[in-house]
Amino acid sequence: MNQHVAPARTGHSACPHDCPSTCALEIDISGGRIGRVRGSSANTFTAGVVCAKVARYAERVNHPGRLTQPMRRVGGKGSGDFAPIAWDDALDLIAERFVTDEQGHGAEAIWPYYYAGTMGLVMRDGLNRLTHAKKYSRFFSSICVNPAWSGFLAGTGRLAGPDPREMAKADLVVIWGTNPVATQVNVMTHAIRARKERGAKIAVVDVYRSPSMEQADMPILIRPGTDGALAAAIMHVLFRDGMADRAYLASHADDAEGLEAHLSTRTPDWAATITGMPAEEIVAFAHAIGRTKRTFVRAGYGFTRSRNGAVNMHAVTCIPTVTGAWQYEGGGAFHTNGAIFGWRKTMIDGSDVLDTSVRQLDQSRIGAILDGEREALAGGPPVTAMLIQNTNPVTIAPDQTRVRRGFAREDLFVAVHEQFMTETAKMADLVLPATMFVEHDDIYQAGGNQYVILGPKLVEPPGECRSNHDVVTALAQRLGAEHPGFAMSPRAHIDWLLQASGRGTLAELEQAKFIDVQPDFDTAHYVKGFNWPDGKFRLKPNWPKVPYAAPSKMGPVADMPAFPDHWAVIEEATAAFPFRLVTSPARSFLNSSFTETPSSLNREKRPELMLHPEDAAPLGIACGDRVEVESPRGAVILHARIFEGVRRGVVVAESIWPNGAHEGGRGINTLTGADPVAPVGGAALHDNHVRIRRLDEAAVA
Ligand SMILES: Nc1nc2c(c(=O)[nH]1)N[C@H]1C(S)=C(S)[C@@H](COP(=O)(O)OP(=O)(O)OC[C@H]3O[C@@H](n4cnc5c(=O)[nH]c(N)nc54)[C@H](O)[C@@H]3O)O[C@H]1N2
Ligand SMILES: Nc1nc2c(c(=O)[nH]1)N[C@H]1C(S)=C(S)[C@@H](COP(=O)(O)OP(=O)(O)OC[C@H]3O[C@@H](n4cnc5c(=O)[nH]c(N)nc54)[C@H](O)[C@@H]3O)O[C@H]1N2
Ligand code: SF4
Ligand SMILES: [Mo]
Repeated sequence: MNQHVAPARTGHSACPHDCPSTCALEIDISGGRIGRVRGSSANTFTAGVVCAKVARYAERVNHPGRLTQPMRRVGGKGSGDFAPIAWDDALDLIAERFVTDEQGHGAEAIWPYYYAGTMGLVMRDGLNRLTHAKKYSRFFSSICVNPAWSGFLAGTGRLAGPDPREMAKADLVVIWGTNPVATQVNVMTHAIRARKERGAKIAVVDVYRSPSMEQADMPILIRPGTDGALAAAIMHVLFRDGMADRAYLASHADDAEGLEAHLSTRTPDWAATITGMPAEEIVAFAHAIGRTKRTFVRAGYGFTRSRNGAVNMHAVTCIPTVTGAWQYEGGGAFHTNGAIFGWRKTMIDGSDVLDTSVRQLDQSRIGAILDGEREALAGGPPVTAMLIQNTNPVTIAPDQTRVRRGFAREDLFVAVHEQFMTETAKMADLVLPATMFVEHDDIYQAGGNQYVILGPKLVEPPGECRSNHDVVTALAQRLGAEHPGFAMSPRAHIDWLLQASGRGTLAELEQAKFIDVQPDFDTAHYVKGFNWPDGKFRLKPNWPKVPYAAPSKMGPVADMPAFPDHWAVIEEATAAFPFRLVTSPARSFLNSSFTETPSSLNREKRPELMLHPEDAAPLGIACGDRVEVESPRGAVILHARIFEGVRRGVVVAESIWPNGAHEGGRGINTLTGADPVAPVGGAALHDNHVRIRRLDEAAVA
C-alpha cells in the first residue's frame, strides 16, 4: 500500500475535445492521478452525461505511450528514430531555424499550424500571438466549420439560435446531418427528454443508418450531398399544402414570393430522383414539419462536408422560416453558438498586432502548400519551417498523398508538440511532449450550448510535459517577439479575457465553475428580426457577401444558386467511379484522438467499408473481404462489412483510423479532396466518388 496517497477529491473541469457538447466534468482524483470522469449534473446542458470515451479518460492521461520528453530526429524523415534532447536545446533549435529561414526567405516561410485538439482558448489560440507578433504566415482555419457556418450565416446573419436545451420542449426534433449518439451525446439527452415528457418525435436525416438513426422515430435516409434537394422539396410541399406561415414570411423574410415561384418545380418526385428517398416519404416528412409548430432542427456539420455544403445548410435553415417555427419555444434551427460569447481575445491571440498584409495559408490545403503549389502559397515563398500544436494533419487532412509528400521534404523543418507519437509527430524533426487538459489551466466555450467553463490544472503532468502556452512563451523570448500576452500566465490570461469581455473575473468563475450566457428568448429566436439591417431572413442570400472572414471568396462562388436548391457540384458517381463514399466519424474515436486508447480500439476493431448487399454481390464481395477503394486521388485498403442501412451506391467508412491501421499504410484521407468548398473554403470530406474491388487473399497493393 502506498501510504502517501493524497485523499480522494473531485476536480471540476470541461471536456477539452473538439466536440460541440463541451461537457462540464467532475473528475475523481487520488494519489495525484485522475480516476473516473463523470458529467456534471449541475450543468443543465451536460445534465450528468458524458460519452463513454471521456468517462474512461484515465486511460488516455495515464497511457504508457504518452510523450514525456523532447526528442530530436536521428534517423531519416518518418523513420521513427528519435533521441532525447533537453528542452532548452530543443527550443534553441526551433528558434535558430526560424531565424535562419526568416533571414533567407522572409518571415512568411514560417507557418505555425494548429487546430482544435484542445478547445481551451489559451492553449489553442495562443500560437496566433507568436504568428502575428513575428509576421509569420497566418493560419486560415477551414477544415471543419466553414461550409456549415457560412451556410447558417447566409440566412440568419448570426451564428446562434434557440437555446439548445429547448429541444426538450419541442414536439418534433429533427437531427439533421449529425450523429449525436457518437459525436455529441448530450443532444440525445435533450431530444429524448422531449420524447419522454411530451411524446415528441425524433427524425434523423443521414446517409446511413447511424447509431442516432437507429434511435429515430422517423429515419430519413438520403444520398450524400442531396440535403438541398430534400429541403427544397419539403418547402415545395409546405407552400403547396397550405403549411407555410405567410404572415411570418412577410414580416421576417426577404423574398417569399420569389422562393415559392422557384420551388414550383422542386417537387417530391424531383427530389426523390436526387436523394434516393421515395416521394411519399418526403411528403410525410414535410407534413410532420408543417403540422408541428415546435419543430426544432438541430443541424450538424456532417451534411455540410460536401462541395455544396454551405448551400445545403442554408436550405435547411430556410425550413423553419417558411413554417414560422422560429417564433415558438422549442422551435427554429440551431447549429452553433459562436456569436453569443463576445470575447475580446487580444491578449491570447495577439490580434492587436495582426498585420493584414501577411499572407494567409489554408489549413485544408496543407498538401498543396507543402508540395509548393504556387496558387496555394498565395504568391509567397515556400513554407520551410513549421511548429504544429493540437492537430495531426498527416492523418486527418484531405489529399493525403500530397500531405505526406510535403512532410517528407528534406528542406522542411517541422516541430510537433503532441501528447502522443502521432503520424504527424513521426514525420517531425523535433517532437515536444504536451500536457493534457487536467495538467494545465484553461477556459472553454461551448459550441453546441451556452456555457463558459473553467478547466483548472488538477494534477501534475508526467515527465517533462509542457503546455502549449509554455512553449509559445519560451519561443517568443528566444525570437524577440513582443506582446504583453507573452509575460502573462494562463490564469492571468483567463482573468484578462473574462474582464475585458464583461464576463466577471477568474475568481468568480472559480467559484461558479461555469457560467450560462444564453441570450434572452427574443434575441435567440430572432423575434424582432434576423441579423441584417432590414431584419429579414435571407431566403435569397448574397453568397459573395456572406459575412465570414476569409482571405478571399473560395470555390465556384459565382455559380451558387440564388435560392435553396440542389447544387450539382458534388463529386457525382460516374461509370469509372460508381460509388459515393462518406467518411463518418467512428463512435469511439474523436478525429484522430482516442485511436491510442485500448478500450476505443477494442470497440472499433478495424477499418471497414460498409456497403449494401446488392452492391456487394455483383462485385463478389462478402462480409470480411479485403477491398481496395479508389478515388481519383488514390487507393486505400479496408475490410468489407455488408450493411443494409444505406441507399444503393453509397458506401461508408467510419473514420479516422491511423493511416498505419490500413494495410499498405494509406489512410482514408488518401481518397478525399482538398479543393475548397464555396464560398469560404473547407474540406468536402464526405463527398467522394470511388470504385471498389475485392482483393484476392494473397494480393497486397
Ligand atoms: N465520436 C466522435 N465524436 C466526434 C468526432 C469524431 O470524430 N468522433 N469529431 C468531432 C468534431 S471535430 C466535429 S466537427 C463534430 C462533428 O459532428 P457532426 O456534426 O455529427 O458531423 P460529422 O461527424 O461530420 O457527420 C455527422 C453525420 O453526418 C452524416 N453525413 C455525411 N454526409 C451527409 C450528407 O450529405 N447528408 C446528411 N444528411 N448527412 C450526412 C454522416 O454520415 C454522419 O453520421 O463531432 C465531434 N465529435
Ligand atoms: N476523412 C475525414 N477526415 C476528417 C474528418 C472526417 O470526418 N473525415 N473530420 C475533420 C474534422 S471535423 C476535424 S476538426 C479534423 C480534426 O483533426 P485533428 O486536428 O487531428 O483532431 P484531434 O484528433 O481532435 O486533435 C489532434 C491532436 O491534438 C493533440 N492535443 C490535444 N490537446 C493538446 C494540447 O493541449 N497540446 C498539444 N500540443 N496537443 C494536443 C491530440 O493528442 C491529437 O493528436 O479532422 C478532419 N478530418
Ligand atoms: S460528448 Fe463531447 S464534450 Fe462531452 S465528454 Fe464526450 S467528447 Fe467531450
Ligand atoms: Mo471538426
